[in-house]
Amino acid sequence: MKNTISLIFLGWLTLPVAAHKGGPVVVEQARIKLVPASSPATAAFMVMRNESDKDVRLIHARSALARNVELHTMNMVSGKMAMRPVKDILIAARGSVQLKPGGLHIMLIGLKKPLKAGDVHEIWLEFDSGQTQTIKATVES
Ligand SMILES: [Cu+2]
Repeated sequence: MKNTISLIFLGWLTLPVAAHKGGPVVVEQARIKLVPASSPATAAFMVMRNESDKDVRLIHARSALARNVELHTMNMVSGKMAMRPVKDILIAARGSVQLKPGGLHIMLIGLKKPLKAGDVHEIWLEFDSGQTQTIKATVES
């Protein structure tokens, strides 16, 4: 009887801890493409891994580096690569998604300062699961 009660108590205790863990999406290899100071915009790339059994969508991104941050994809339009904003980026349950050149990316528009290789900038991400996360992305050529 005493054991049962302790187990229940422990289970109850771990719940709030799990809720504050941040969330199931793990972000790796975050980087920002180095562009000349004259360039008004650049893109950020990364790998996002969903360690949960539920689909999660990236719905917003922000950064102090840029006035406006959008989620973009790239497709062929009339034989040319063109990018367009997307509402969200799906990370399937137990799956991962690669934001990479020529595909999905985070567009940083209206850069507030020139980029330098090796500099690290923060990008704030929000997921539809309620998870928010600030990641560090390195400027790379
Ligand atoms: Cu773009």
